[in-house]
Amino acid sequence: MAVSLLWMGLALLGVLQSQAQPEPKIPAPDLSRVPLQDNFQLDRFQGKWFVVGVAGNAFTREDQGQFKMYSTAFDLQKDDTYRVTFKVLRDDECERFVRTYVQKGQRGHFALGNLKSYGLQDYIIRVVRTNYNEYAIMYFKKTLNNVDYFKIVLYGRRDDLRPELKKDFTNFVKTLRLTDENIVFPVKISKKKIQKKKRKGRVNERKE
Ligand code: DBS
Ligand code: DBH
Repeated sequence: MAVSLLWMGLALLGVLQSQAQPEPKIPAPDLSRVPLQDNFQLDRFQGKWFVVGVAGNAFTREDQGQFKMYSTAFDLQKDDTYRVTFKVLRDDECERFVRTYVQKGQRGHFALGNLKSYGLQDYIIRVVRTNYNEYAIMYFKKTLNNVDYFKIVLYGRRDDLRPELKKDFTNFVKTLRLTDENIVFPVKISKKKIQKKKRKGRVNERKE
């Protein structure tokens, strides 16, 4: 009895918490307002990209302090799906997770694989534009509890991009009704810090 009450309490807390998150005020745009890279080439897009900018209807500039730059790697599989590996720095630990993107309909337009296992109603991904060797702009939309969340990511092959490319990204996200408040340029993870961690790792290895 006490145990089931505890579970009920926890479930209620979960419901309250999910309701506490305000619904985004800016609606997801009609897909006709989200361009698609002409003749997108799956093979050339492969490899590692750094997240240089993020904007979306659930993002605010105040989040910036907590937002550490991360990377995304695209690996083309034999069945022409992408195996996508994300690396995120959280509490000084590198977390890795993997997703599958399945190309649907047009080139450069994808759906998330195993949608149901994430409790999502819908998840689409679209390559807005890229030159493959320098930058990419990608559009994401997810539907969760009948609410649409969208975000636009600016990727770079290096961890920074020319100011003109950042300005292009800003101009594009503003065409989708987002404002400067909705744009985050993640902080670069200092090379010193990474090197220090690596050195520490080596010391540990020697000890073992
Ligand atoms: O993967 C996503 C696609 C995504 O995380 C969001 C939108 C489209 C998004 O808005 N995410 C925020 C709210 O869940 C976030 O804080 O990550
Ligand atoms: O909730 C998410 O943001 C999410 C869920 C499943 C996500 O970003 C993803 C897969 O890539």
